[in-house]
Amino acid sequence: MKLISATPSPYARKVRIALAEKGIPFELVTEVPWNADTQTPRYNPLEKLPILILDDGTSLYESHYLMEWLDRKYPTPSLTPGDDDTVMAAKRLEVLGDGVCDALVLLFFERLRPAEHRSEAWMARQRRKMDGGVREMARLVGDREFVVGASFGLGDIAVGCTMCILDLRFPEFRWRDEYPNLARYVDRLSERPSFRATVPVVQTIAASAI
Ligand SMILES: N[C@@H](CCC(=O)N[C@@H](CS)C(=O)NCC(=O)O)C(=O)O
Repeated sequence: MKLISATPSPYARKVRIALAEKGIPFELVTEVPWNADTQTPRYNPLEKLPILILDDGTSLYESHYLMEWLDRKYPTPSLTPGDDDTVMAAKRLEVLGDGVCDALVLLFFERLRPAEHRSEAWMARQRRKMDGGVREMARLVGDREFVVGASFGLGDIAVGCTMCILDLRFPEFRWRDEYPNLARYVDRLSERPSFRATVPVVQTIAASAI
């Protein structure tokens, strides 16, 4: 099995953490999905990573789909243990995390545009989504060790990956000051070997790609 990933991608990181927590061997293929030479369109018509390529050549994509696929095909340890309400609570955290990351991506690219073409209203809109999503994640985390239930799982991966990419891409968002409970929780998660092995790193996007 191969995973097409990018070093800063929070979406790919979720899948890398799931693979590591489950002890599934895989080959990591690192790409810059925005560059002209990326192979992502060969494997995903939506031209996004992460992409999981199975040994028979089948390609699977979209991080929430991959998380569910891995949890169903490799159920031990489960990343969504518990009853339906518990599972759906974890998936809600993933919706929030992905939503914050989607807003961050839009804001990131808007900021790369020449100042005279940037829309302040558009950037403020994305910023509101990020603020709102993080506020809600902080509320749901509270003082819990794991955001849902009594063990590590999908919700923790979603929150952890989201907050770490904010630290990297948007350090002026001082969420650690606003939500010290969330900061303590993320710092604890970051100690896990699966998190330590997948710390996000900036990639250089070719100037011609943007
Ligand atoms: N909803 C998708 C988002 C994936 C995504 O946006 N990936 C970025 C890299 S972080 C990408 O490949 N973007 C290329 C593009 O949108 O053309 C998921 O969860 O997998």
